[in-house]
Amino acid sequence: MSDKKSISIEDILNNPEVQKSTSNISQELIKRRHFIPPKCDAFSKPYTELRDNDDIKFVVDIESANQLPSIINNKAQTIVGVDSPEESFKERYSKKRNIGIVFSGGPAPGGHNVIAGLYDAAKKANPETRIFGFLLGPDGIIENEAIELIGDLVDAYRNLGGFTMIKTGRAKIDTKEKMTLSKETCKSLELDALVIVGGDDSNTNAAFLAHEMFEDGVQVIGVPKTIDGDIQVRDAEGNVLCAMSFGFYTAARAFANAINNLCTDSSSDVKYWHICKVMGRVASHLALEVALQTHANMTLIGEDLTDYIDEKRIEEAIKKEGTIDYNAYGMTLRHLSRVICDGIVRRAAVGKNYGVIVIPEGVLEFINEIQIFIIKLNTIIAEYNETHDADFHTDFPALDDKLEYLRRLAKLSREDASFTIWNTRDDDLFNDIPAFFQEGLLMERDSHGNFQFSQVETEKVLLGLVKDYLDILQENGTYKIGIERSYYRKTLEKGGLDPDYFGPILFKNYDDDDFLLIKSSIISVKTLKQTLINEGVISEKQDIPDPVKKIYQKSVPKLKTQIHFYGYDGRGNDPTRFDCNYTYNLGLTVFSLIANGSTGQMAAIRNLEKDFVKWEPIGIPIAPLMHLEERKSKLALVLEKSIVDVNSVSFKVVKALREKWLAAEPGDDDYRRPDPIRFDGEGEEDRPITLVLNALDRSSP
Ligand code: FBP
Repeated sequence: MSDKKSISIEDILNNPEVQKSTSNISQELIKRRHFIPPKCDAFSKPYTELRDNDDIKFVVDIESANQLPSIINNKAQTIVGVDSPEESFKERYSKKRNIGIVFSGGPAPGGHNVIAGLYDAAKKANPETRIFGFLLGPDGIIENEAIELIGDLVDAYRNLGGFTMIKTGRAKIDTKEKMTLSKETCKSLELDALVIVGGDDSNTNAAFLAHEMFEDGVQVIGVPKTIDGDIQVRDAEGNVLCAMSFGFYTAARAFANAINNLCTDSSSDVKYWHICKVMGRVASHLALEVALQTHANMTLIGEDLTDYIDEKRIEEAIKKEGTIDYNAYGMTLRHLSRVICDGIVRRAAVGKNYGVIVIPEGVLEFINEIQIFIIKLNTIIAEYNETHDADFHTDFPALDDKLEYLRRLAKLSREDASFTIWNTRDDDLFNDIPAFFQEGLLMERDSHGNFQFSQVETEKVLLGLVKDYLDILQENGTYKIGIERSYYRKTLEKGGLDPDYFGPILFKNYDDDDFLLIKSSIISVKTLKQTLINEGVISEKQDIPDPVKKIYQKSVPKLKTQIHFYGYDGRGNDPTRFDCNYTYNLGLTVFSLIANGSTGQMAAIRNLEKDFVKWEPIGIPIAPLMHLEERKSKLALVLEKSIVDVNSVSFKVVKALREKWLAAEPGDDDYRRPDPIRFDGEGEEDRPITLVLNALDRSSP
């Protein structure tokens, strides 16, 4: 035994080297906390004022005018810097205020900088102004749970991801009671203004709160947040006022980085297909950006599927029965799985039994047959809750209970013709789908009545269908791994066989291609032997020559997959420089809107696709952006979500390069390596590719 005295754990923990290595303060963290983003030109002056922009017009929904009369006539406002305004202006601008801020919905990188920008601007205007952060989302407003945001706290979170400082939640202030409680909170904190940082539903909430508290003089300002990138605002003439919500770019880059690593891995050990679902509740903006960032082999874009027409099916129906087959309109899950299979089979034919597929989380929304189920089930659940004043999911906790309830509805439809929401056909079709998918479709809706796509294992459903169809293709001899000609020759020659003798017997394209495909009739060792016997190469009693058997075995595809979900990870990433700068300036914009008396406006920055010097802070009126949509089976006034425009330049580019990125030909893949998110260094000023491409449309003569 050694007589060396062992060091106590206390001594180890007190060792400076151990303390340094286990500290949670990294160099990047220090840099992030100290970085103050640049300010848009308008904020370089001591004061800012707002100019109503009458050139920016909106098509107003009559219902919005009816429900939000106090803010419906708001104009878009441009923010300009002012050096020395009149004393009365200075007084108003710099008065002591109490401002509340809340995060609402899913986290998005950059949220802390909205607070930092607001805090810096407000304290600069008047150091006595107090900023309160509501805890855990809108519930914090309803229940008056808030903390005062002081300098040290704000500094600790500058340029950092997440909403950790005050957390977030998905509650909605959607009842009279909650509205009254929220008003009481604002009153008790003597708030001059309330800032709601959220997505489409939260900005909808902001508009209603602005209207409700108009008379009380509490201003309400919204901030466009969501990694989904689906808050995009244009005026009536199509001019872009807000090109994208904050957080989108960071999440897309984080996803792209991880997916690119999979591209590198899969093209190295060449045995896996990686199926990557990426977040984005409905719209496929994130998937589109990821496609451009990574050039993954296949990227599905939900919006691209809606207008799909199966021409072959239509032709066949006309030929056979002289009728139109309406089922040929719109993409089905089965057809989509076949599109994926086609890519897999074509890559396999050139020896690439691997690849990366990107599936947007919300793809089901664009698949007609599934969308119908989602709408019907939304209605059934909402009606049950309303009629019984109960919760469907509490009353029917298990899948079997829910299915039993649906069965009862189907029975009801047979007895009462006026009951059409769930009929026997719906019930039969629904019972045909796997239990985990049924469970997903029946799952609890969120507080806004939205279907929670992130909880459904869409990729598993598609993969199941893909595997089934590939089995069929394998059995009919269509799905094979192409064998490189030089490898084939070497293998046979090494075994003392003549490749040119066996070539035409084994392959269907021996005379033409670099990658050789075993004939479709050879689908097993048995059929291989039979072919060799038929061709007189061997007798019944002889074995297949080893090199030939080896080549055959190499041609048999085995689909090995790895499933990934990219969502929460990217949502929690520290923001890119772009998002740091964007959100800090959104915070400054918020204060400018408050200091100039606005309410019912959303803070935004124009020209995000251009260099920073061209960024223009503005206020966009929320009420004119709202329209009626079905929510919880009722029509509700909401802010419109923006989905991928299939006529946009970015989508057209992705469509045009699809074949190149599939790379179903000999040679290298076309993968692109996006930079990892670094806080500084070259490239860190980059902006989303979709943003830059889409702006080309507007800048072309
Ligand atoms: P927001 O619209 O609130 O920003 O949330 C976006 C999102 O991240 C979606 O991409 C995703 O579908 C959803 O939130 C997940 O919700 P949850 O956080 O409740 O699981």
